[in-house]
Amino acid sequence: MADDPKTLPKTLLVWEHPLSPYAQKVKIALREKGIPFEVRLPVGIGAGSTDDAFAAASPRREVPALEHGPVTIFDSRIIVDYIEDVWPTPSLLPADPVLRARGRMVEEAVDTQLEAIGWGLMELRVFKRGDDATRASIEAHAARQIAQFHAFLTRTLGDAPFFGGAAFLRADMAVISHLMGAARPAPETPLGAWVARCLARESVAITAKEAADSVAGMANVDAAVKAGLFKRQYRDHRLEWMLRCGGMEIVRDGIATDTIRFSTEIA
Ligand SMILES: N[C@@H](CCC(=O)N[C@@H](CS)C(=O)NCC(=O)O)C(=O)O
Repeated sequence: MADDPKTLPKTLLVWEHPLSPYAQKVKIALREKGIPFEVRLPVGIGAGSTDDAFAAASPRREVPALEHGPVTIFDSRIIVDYIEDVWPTPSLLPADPVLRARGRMVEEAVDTQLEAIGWGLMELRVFKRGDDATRASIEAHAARQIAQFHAFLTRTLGDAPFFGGAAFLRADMAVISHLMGAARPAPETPLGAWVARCLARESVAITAKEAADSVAGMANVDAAVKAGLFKRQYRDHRLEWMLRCGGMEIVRDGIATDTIRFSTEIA
């Protein structure tokens, strides 16, 4: 018999990195629900963690992971589903089934394709992968793809104030987490106005500040990659994006220099 989540302590532990959009989604959801939580940064995240406590919560060694008493959960969508199941009010989902389905589609799209672009731009800009010509060519692909994504999101939002309809709900939490970094829309656009509405919420503002503070500590991380302290994870939609945009040499070089790795096999 599984533990009854309703009898477990209300305080949760979120394994996270402040820059992970998936972790941001989870923290915004918890903050919107008013559920207290602690955060922990896994030792060695970004290098292929060796932290056993973290691996027990997240066998794929990815953040976010949630600990609720003896219950451990990985993957942001499964975590937010769990939060919603255990603490159904206030609900993070709209009542209308069409809006719910639309929100789930938007979450799927941003969590896969849009996230890959933001991740890839970090590989170029922060981790300094590739030579100047390769970087310029991949940047051009990314700019075009981000413009396409903005158009898709703007169409989906339509005239509504939020992706959740009248209220800031789960789809908004998913999208804003991917639009606060490299893919941020111009403020004068409808999508930019939506970003401002999201940032006016305390849950988002706190989460955004945590991310901004953590960027400050990232100077010279490219040197840390070259010194073997970081080994960046190239997997699924991110790997596809790099190859799609012409980054085969970056992948080949990363394998040759042992500065990239693939997903962690669940053992
Ligand atoms: N599908 C997962 C994706 C989580 C994910 O990709 N997390 C990244 C950070 S954004 C990670 O922890 N990567 C492991 C690493 O870089 O070592 C979710 O929704 O939670």
